[in-house]
Amino acid sequence: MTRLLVRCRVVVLVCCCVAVALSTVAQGGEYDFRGHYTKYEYQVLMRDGTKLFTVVYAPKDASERYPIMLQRTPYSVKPYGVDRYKKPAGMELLLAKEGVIFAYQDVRGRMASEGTFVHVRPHIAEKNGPGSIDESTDTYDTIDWLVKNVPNNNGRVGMRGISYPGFYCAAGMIDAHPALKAVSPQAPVTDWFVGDDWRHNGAFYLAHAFRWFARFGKVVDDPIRHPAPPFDYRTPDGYEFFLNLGSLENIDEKYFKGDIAFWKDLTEHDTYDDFWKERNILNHLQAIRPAVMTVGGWFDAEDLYGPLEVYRRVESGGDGDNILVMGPWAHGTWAEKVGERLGHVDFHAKTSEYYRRHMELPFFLHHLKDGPDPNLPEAFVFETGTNQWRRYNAWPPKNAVETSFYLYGGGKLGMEPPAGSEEGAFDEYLSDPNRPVPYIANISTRMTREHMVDDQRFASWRPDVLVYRTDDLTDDVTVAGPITASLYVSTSGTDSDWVVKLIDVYPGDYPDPDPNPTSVRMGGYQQLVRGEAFRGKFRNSFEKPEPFTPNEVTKIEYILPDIYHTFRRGHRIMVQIQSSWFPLVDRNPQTFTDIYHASEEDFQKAVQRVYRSEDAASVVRMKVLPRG
Ligand code: PG9
Repeated sequence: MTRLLVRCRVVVLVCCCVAVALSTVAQGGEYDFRGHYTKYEYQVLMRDGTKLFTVVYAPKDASERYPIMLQRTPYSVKPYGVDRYKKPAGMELLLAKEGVIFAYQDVRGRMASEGTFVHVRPHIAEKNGPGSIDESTDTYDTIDWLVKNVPNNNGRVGMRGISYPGFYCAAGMIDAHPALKAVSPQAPVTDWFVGDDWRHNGAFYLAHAFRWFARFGKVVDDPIRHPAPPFDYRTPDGYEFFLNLGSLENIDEKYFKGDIAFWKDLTEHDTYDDFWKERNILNHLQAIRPAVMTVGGWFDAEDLYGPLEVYRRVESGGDGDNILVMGPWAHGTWAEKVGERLGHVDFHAKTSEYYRRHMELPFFLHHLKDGPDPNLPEAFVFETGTNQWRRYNAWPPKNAVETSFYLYGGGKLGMEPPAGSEEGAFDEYLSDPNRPVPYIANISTRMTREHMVDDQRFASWRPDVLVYRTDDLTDDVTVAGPITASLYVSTSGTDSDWVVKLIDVYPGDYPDPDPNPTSVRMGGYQQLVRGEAFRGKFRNSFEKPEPFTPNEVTKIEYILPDIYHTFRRGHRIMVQIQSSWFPLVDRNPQTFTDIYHASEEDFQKAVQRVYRSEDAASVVRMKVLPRG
């Protein structure tokens, strides 16, 4: 009898385990989010009377109190309706399984929220009464309402968000509500004139801006149910599409017809004026109280400047808990992808999965649920080239040494000044705005993710691209930190762009991938490690552009965003210099003018020179880590 009873109990126990397993994992192995969470929809009242639409998913299990994970977004909190549930993936799935209360909010003026939307709403440092609102006050009021009204919360709030939602994280941590304990701005938007999204050093990132505003900026009757469709280019060829476009002013005339909000602001504020300065959230990141983990991707084409600068400003503006994570990622791919490769470059590690489980999840669990201290370092950074995570107590590493790589004749690059070079030595090319240098070898209308690591051989063969390379390296060279391009140049025009690309040249016998579905040839691959454009008229000031004096030797100096890359022994370090990068960047007419209203006649060929003599030594300076 006893044996029979025991067997029955075992059968019952097994059935219960199976039942629990099935309830946790719905059919198809998916997490049963709806089975574990209940959805609520609220209109949360702000201090000025505006109501912001906020969705809450709360765990059904009321046996413990949960922290609130808040995300504020202009991109919608779909699906709308209490009976329609989102499907958490990646990081959100990990958080869901741990048990948190999710809160998603349409920011002011977007989707189901009331009020007026303002792009990267300026922060108001001196508030004067309930009418003085910004994203910091909207976050404060939202958190205050959530902790007071959402059942079963533990009084602690975290924020996370990528890109535009990353901007709202950065804004929300200023004058933070006391319940806001941990914030992760990821690829946050910060400065739209110097380094994020639409402009880098004043140069206009055309393909990205056009595609994004053609959709986001379009006003539609029912954005919740019928969001604006993507723009129809009627061709896959972005180079052709944007070249045929001619002057940028044709965009509004031919396509946007004044319908795209902000496009006029974007193109008319073509210097670093108060319009951009007051939208630069970096200027307000002092005395940040919540713990901050800023996250970015070394190969993020959209917002790479933002995470590096948010980390630096929070660090210099206070002594709170502030750390940086940078991985070998394209925009946002750390949140849901595996992270093993980008384009043809293989990192041989599941970097995104590792980051989610060993960095972001323990960061939030520690601060919001008294989880174990993950002892995350000041900087947890992935070293490309050797493909390994490293921990530093400062970023850039304190022992990195600023090292100059000089341009020489014969397309050489070396670490000694060009002594004895002939007076006024230079290299030159003809820059023709009607035959601009492509930024990719393949066909696309968008700013591709992969261009950040693409093979640059297609460009190095062009007569309007200068190429300088070291000999085969006899030892690894590890660069950690920002790069400075300091060039002596001249142009026969009165304005021009300068694009510097830092490239890792693989040895000729570098193996092809196996399998090799794209038949890529990795021997001799010229991997882009960092590229950045600079609009020459801003060389002395982003506020006050100045023309070049034709054919006068002129110094330009600018920063390319940080890298953490090892050029392996047997590889070469290459620098390419060009004056167009199309249609990633709009064409510079090479005439000092208002480029957004340039006429076809303004677009002129120009003879570009880069000097490499003793008294005009063009150089690329990098922070090199000592060996050993
Ligand atoms: N980087 C994207 C973006 C942010 C803000 C404005 C326009 C684009 C994004 O992914 O949100």
